[in-house]
Amino acid sequence: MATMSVDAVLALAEGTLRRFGADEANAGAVARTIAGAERDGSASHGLFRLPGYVKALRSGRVKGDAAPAAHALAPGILRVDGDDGFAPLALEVMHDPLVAMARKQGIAMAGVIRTHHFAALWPEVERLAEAGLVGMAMTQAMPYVAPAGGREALFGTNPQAFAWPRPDGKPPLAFDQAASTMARGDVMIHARDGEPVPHGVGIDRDGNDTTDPAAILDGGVQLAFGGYKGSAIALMVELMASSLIGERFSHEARAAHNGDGGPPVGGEFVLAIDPGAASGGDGWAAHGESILARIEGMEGTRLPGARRHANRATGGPVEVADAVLAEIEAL
Ligand code: NDP
Ligand code: PYC
Repeated sequence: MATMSVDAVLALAEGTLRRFGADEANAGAVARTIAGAERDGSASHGLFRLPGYVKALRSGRVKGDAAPAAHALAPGILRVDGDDGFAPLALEVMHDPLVAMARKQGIAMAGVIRTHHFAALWPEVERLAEAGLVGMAMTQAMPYVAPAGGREALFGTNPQAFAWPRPDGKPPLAFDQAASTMARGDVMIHARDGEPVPHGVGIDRDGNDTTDPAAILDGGVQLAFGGYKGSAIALMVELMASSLIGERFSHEARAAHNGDGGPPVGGEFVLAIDPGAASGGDGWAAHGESILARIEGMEGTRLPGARRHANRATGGPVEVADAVLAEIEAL
């Protein structure tokens, strides 16, 4: 492992993307997402993803000078057209108009379309909670996961993220999880490092349970968390982040992909709710704190997202795998 400051991660990501043709706005937004992931200890969506972003620029599939734009489709429905760029800039462009809409209407949703997504989802919901709103987001990916009982990949790893604002300067409750037992990125990291994955992560090309990540990646499929329950969540993410907002399913994203190793085309569904408007008062915050405090006070438990926030509080430096830096250097 190499030790790097968060600023050095940011500079490496931004400089690399600029060298491969991304403009300042796009390179900056992707680099901030990557540096935030490394800072918080989300290694599968930090510098590990930089080569994929570069490959998509190099093949010309994703625009490095995309200019995302937001407009209202209805009083509580925002559309963000990502202009065929990477998702992070489109999500930054989404933030202010979505917050304004949710404050005015009490609730608002955004459909972010024509973007290429390779990131964690907690940044966008956490930003909403920092603005005092309850946030929720989901996106599709590529077909990696079989519907419950099946052996054919149809669903993406389809993450869902949620955030809840907290009073007294506390960081929001913000968590983010794939619909698969393990995120694709983590299966890839296990394969790279020659480590087995737990049972239940995936099956091999013959449909046998396996702990070999390479067998899952090479013709096998991943499984949803919690059997048919996670499978139903993965299905709903397909519908909400694709049909509902006018974008592609994971299997349609694969059909549109040139195999360059970069992020798939797709959309993101984002919901923002004003808790004061929804609860009809301001008691929601103290009431919410009462259940969070019970979890925090219980032996053996922690709040989801607490590991990330504890990592963030250290201010770095962060540890980055030598293999990741070697791949970036080789570009
Ligand atoms: P994890 O299983 O690592 O974690 C899921 C959530 O559970 C996190 O919020 C985590 O908090 C929390 N958590 C973990 N352990 C505990 C515990 N013991 N008690 C309480 N909470 C806990 O995430 P995944 O592997 O499922 O996903 C990783 C990332 O991959 C996500 O950020 C996701 O957005 C991203 N992803 C992106 C995709 C895309 O298409 N763009 C597709 C699939 C995944 P904490 O972080 O604090 O540990
Ligand atoms: O880790 O499952 C994953 C993933 C898919 C797309 C981006 N990350």
